[in-house]
Amino acid sequence: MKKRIFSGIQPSGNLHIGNYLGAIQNWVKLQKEYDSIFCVVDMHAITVPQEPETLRRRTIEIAKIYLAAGIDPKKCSIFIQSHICEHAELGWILNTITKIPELEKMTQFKDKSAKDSRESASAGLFDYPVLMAADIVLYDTQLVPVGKDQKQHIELARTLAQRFNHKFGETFVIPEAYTKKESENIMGLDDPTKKMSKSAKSEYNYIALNDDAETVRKKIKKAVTDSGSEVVYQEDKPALKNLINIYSLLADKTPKEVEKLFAGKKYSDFKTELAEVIIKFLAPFQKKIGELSDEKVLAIMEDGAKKVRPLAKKKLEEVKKKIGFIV
Ligand code: AQP
Repeated sequence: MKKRIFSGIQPSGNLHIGNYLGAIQNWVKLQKEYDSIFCVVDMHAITVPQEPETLRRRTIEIAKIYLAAGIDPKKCSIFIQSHICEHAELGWILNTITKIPELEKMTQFKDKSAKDSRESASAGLFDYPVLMAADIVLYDTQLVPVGKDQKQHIELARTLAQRFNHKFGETFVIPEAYTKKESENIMGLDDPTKKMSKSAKSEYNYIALNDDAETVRKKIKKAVTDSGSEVVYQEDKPALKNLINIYSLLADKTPKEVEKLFAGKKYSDFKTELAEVIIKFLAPFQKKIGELSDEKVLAIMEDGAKKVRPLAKKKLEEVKKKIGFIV
């Protein structure tokens, strides 16, 4: 039996190359070996305010990105989270075994609620990691390919699965996070101390997957660099390290090979080449997205939901029986 992986992305903004390199690129590789379930997590997206029409459009866009990146619907199940109501039901049940301090210490909640004000943060944003735990354990997931920012949430999913099993008997598989060192944390172009983020205030923080060539050139030109002039891959040069990482991941080279390629050259030479590497990656990707119709994508997502629904129903029924609900 193949091991199972599950992961998802929120339709909460323009996807960026951090999402691609940190998550989607790994999914495409893993789908060959694993029984794969990929979700568009719209219920997570509404934990911060969303304009309904934009949310609908972005949900379809994310599915197109999955397909254009090479996620194969014949090998994997792709669906929309809100189409499987068991996610919310299991989330509620897991809430009852989650302790408030466990959620209070979540870095992502602290960061996101600090962006506006804690007073205006929703209870949904606070509870987000519990719904994420439900998404994962509902499908007996063994591996969750994510970026570094999500590792703390996976830890909570493990804790809740173990706690439930301990209290009610063996029910959930204990999931593990899957990350890749070089791509787990792509940093902001305007601030290499913070992760690249789709909700960043400035568009100069990220390269969006739908950026055109001129925008990419402009953003890379403006990207911050470190003091010095040599193109070197070093811990004390975080901006450069981040740009070299992006180059090496998209051009399929090691950071050392990139360093060699630009030995004796200036930052500006490296940046010009980096922009072209990104454009070369984005152009065919964007073309594929443009060729996918909304109808086709929605049909694929409906098929995906049909495949996973029996798994979700079965697991939730088992959970309900164990906690004493009449089913
Ligand atoms: N900068 C990043 N480097 C590597 N991986 C990243 N991911 C996100 N940012 C980076 C990974 O992409 C997936 C998307 O998950 P999400 O939609 O739940 O978004 P997120 O983790 O909250 O991060 P975003 O995309 O930047 O959104 P905002 O701005 O809303 O925080 C996850 O696997 C994530 O780890």
